[in-house]
Amino acid sequence: MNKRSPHVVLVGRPNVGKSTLFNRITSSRRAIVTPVPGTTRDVITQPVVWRGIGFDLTDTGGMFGASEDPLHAMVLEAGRRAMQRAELVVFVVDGRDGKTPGDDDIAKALHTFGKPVILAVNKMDDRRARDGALGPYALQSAIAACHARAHTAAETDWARIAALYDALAQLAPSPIVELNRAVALSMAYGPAAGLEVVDSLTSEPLLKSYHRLPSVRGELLSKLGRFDEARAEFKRAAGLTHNMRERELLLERARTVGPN
Ligand SMILES: Nc1nc2c(ncn2[C@@H]2O[C@H](COP(=O)(O)OP(=O)(O)OP(=O)(O)O)[C@@H](O)[C@H]2O)c(=O)[nH]1
Ligand SMILES: [Mg+2]
Repeated sequence: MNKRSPHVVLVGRPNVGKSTLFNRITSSRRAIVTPVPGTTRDVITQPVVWRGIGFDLTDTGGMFGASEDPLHAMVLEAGRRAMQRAELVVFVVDGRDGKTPGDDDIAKALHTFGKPVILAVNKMDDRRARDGALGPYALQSAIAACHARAHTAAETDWARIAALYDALAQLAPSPIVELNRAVALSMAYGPAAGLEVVDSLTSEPLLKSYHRLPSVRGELLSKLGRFDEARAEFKRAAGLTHNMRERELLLERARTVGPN
């Protein structure tokens, strides 16, 4: 049987380090790396085995950002074809710049392809990325690093995660960040601290049909011994989720909530 390898495509603004990453993952020097934005003008693909997993990796250039290159239309078309074949897209950004309008445009374009995306925040080794006031990307990657370092929830440095979410809530406030901050607060300082934040979100229109709000609220209420209210929240969450497995788990949680 001729099984096609999964296809992973690197995209991002010019000069963020896509070709460097391509060369690193493929252990090659096939992609040309220079400090000049717009270096890569073609689309190259190479089969690779990385940490025991085989896939085809594609480096793109010129798909995003202005170009005066006469071959631009061809590059664009090749990039688009690669995106259509992709099982996974790695969206590379420059951690020194923080989030730029160009990144926003790419994020919107990626949305239309509907492929799973991994955000890779590059150049974090650079002093400018580490020393500058942490931008939203740096904060998010610091949070992810805290989670990755810990093997279990108990080993996780929740106080640090809560502090990082505090900073993120200042810099890039959103109801989802608030909800995550509430979870981190409850893990670090107890359910009452988390519930205070969650309660302030219950009238938030953007979370009106988001099942995680009642499910988080249910967990916190349950930890505080407010079982009837917790049960109602788990049922509400079950009614909102579109994922059958999750619905079953939430209904199970509603059935079993109580002193144990
Ligand atoms: N400090 C630092 N520099 C990097 C890193 N990755 C790439 N660079 C530098 O960033 C510059 C651009 O790297 P490329 O890999 O050519 O970037 P690209 O995204 O392929 O650029 P285009 O092909 O122009 O779209 C080069 O000078 C690299 O040496 C990194 O992780 N850290
Ligand atoms: Mg390149």
